[in-house]
Amino acid sequence: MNRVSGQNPTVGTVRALCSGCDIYCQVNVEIPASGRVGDVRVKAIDPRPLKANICMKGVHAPEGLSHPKRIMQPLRRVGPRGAGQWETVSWETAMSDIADRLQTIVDTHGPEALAVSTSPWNTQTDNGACRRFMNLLGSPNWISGVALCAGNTAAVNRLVYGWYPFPDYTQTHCIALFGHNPKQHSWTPIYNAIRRAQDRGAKLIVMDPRKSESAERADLWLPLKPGSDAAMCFGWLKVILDEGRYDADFVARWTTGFDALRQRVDAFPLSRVAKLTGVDPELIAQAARLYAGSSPAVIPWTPVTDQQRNSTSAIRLMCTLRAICGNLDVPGGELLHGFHPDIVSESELEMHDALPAAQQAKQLGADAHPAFTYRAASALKAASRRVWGHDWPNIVSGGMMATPSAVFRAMAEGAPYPVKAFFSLGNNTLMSFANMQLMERAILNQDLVVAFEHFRTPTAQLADYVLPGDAWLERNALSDSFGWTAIYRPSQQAVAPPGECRGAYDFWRDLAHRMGLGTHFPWESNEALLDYRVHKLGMDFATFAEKHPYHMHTPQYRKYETTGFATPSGKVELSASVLGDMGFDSLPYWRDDPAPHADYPLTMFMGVREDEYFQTGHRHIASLRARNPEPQMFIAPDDAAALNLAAGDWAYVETPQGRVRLRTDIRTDMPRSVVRVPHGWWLPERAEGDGSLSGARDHADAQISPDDPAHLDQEQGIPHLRGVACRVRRCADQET
Ligand SMILES: Nc1nc2c(c(=O)[nH]1)N[C@H]1C(S)=C(S)[C@@H](COP(=O)(O)OP(=O)(O)OC[C@H]3O[C@@H](n4cnc5c(=O)[nH]c(N)nc54)[C@H](O)[C@@H]3O)O[C@H]1N2
Ligand SMILES: Nc1nc2c(c(=O)[nH]1)N[C@H]1C(S)=C(S)[C@@H](COP(=O)(O)OP(=O)(O)OC[C@H]3O[C@@H](n4cnc5c(=O)[nH]c(N)nc54)[C@H](O)[C@@H]3O)O[C@H]1N2
Ligand code: SF4
Ligand SMILES: [Mo]
Repeated sequence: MNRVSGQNPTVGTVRALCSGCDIYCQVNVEIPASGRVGDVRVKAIDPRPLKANICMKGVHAPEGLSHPKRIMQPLRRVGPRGAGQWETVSWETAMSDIADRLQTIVDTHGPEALAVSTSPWNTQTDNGACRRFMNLLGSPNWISGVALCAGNTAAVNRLVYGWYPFPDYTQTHCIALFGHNPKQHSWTPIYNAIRRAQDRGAKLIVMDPRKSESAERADLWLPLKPGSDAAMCFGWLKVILDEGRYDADFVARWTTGFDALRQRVDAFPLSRVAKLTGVDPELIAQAARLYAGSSPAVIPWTPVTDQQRNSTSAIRLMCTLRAICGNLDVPGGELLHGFHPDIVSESELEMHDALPAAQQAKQLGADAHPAFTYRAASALKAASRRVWGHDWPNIVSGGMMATPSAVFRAMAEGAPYPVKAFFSLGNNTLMSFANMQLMERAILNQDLVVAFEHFRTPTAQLADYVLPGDAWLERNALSDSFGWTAIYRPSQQAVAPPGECRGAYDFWRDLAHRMGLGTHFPWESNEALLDYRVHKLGMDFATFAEKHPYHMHTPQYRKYETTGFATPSGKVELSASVLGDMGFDSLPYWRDDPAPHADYPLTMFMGVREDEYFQTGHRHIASLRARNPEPQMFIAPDDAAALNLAAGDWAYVETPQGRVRLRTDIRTDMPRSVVRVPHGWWLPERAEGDGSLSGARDHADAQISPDDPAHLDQEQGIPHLRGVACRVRRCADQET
């Protein structure tokens, strides 16, 4: 720690990883003499333009974490679920009751009756402990926000070439963004990296129905219809294959299924692709030529194709483009990191081999939608061991997951078997998947619900226990971007956790000890476990954190030339054998949108992240809320006029599933007939117990997001959030 002397009210600085969002900027944190989190100051390490990796959420984190409504002690529900009546209890009381009740549920229904939803970037000190606990207990029913974000992409990428590559922005010649729109206050380091690449001369291609901030700066902007990304990729491939703009040598040596793919692609002449995407065929051809002609080029991850009914095909088509254009594992392309050889990974700590095959086979949703479940991961086990040295790589924490919709159905309806205990850690579950109505029934049908949180979110409001979690400024942590890269970065604690707040590892260790699994949790604290994780480097975590802002070995390129790819064939499987063996089309395909419905003439997408908030969080922070006080729908001027909507009017966006109430924002960047719905709005200031779940029932997008089979991706079972039919009408009641 770097001590500062004199009158300065700070007593030192540490380097931490902001977990205000999932990009984990490394920031300087000034430690206050008071030791209070509210007095901490968070600053960029390098303040120069396009180098400053920090956004307003990071700067205002101390304000958020010292909010009077933060939970400081364990809470036990005393009234009916959702009534807002709580008593404070000790950790001892809470944990002993939770362990007893969980044991009863396990004894009655089996260990698979426990389901857990957690987004590891929020809890940060999990260190694989959650999966370890569940695997030892015997439950395969783990779900996460990553089912809709990067985790699922990672699992699909594995089916094609065995790892999920990370773009090399520093040397690339071309960046193709399928919707993804990093901004100064949204995934700031990626925004900075893209801007710096553009300054160096890299080309930018943006596919977005809306003229987004990235589209404004792009060399080419393709305004495609929401939900049509897979069709767009087919169009690119048609041009690239027809014109021979691919790496024929790589294709011949390192791919399987090329001829079959070529036949499939032939069914997508640009005239068809233009109809499906709404984009001029010449523009599609120009974009394809620019991408293929600018190697090394990158197609960075995008949430857009994580959240579509053609998700698996779209992601595989992007994999195909990367591979055949020669961009895999080359400088300036997309790097297959694998594991850091000297640091113990979460994949290793998770102990997936401890979960018996019979329990793995019970994983909910795996029969119908196996792509990110144990079923698909088992088929890749031998190949993963051969190439990466591990059976169960858990990349972006998205491996070996159950299918969320199937878990919620089992929780609500008891079929195919009962799930009766639900834990939600650092995830506002009720609002963070599709079909909130189902999720609410699911949670209300539980015998035990535990939320591990900072605030009484709508999910926590339905819990039996709400446990107080520590925050990133209050803990030590280690990150490899959730198993995506072989680059480790430490995060140093700045202040002690307030009240009785604890870390995620403490929670799992305590529960494990109470449930007879203690021998597998020998590290008595998060710090002891961090020491273990870096022990092969010959130092403890504190030393590691001081010495190494990041730790990585010199990248090795084209590693597949010695190891092969981590797929059953050892090659890039353009035709994915694992999917074929599970009864799916082994080639990417296009599935038409559900038939149009006269009552729902518009199309909506969820998205356009708001600078001030991360997902469903942060709306309690006054400085941020003042900038963006209410949930807003974006709509084009002509559509607003046709619907008699003026700027600022309250309007309902409706689907057959439900409706949300949003303010009208008339925007010229929106195309005709398309509506933007914001994700994750609730009103933390609204008192609990009035039946609105603090406004979630009025505003949460999950209420209008369907999860019926027509709106689910087939291989993954994830919902379509980009391109659902909807209608809009002005609210009769314009009061707030
Ligand atoms: N309907 C719908 N669902 C979606 C999306 C969508 O657009 N629409 N987007 C998807 C995407 S892209 C993502 S990434 C996921 C995001 O999923 P998550 O990252 O899980 O985000 P949230 O559901 O907002 O939940 C985060 C919760 O963690 C709590 N929290 C924050 N920090 C800490 C901490 O340090 N400790 C503890 N214990 N708790 C903490 C916050 O108070 C908040 O309630 O959601 C996905 N789900
Ligand atoms: N401030 C802030 N920053 C964040 C977050 C946050 O909550 N707040 N969340 C973080 C997380 S977890 C994520 S996943 C990212 C998400 O952030 P982004 O990757 O930028 O995704 P979105 O903002 O949801 O949408 C980006 C663009 O997709 C376009 N779009 C909508 N539908 C489609 C479609 O079907 N196809 C295509 N090609 N484009 C479409 C929209 O017009 C929009 O401009 O942001 C991260 N950064
Ligand atoms: S972009 Fe903002 S919220 Fe996300 S990690 Fe960086 S500073 Fe924190
Ligand atoms: Mo996300």
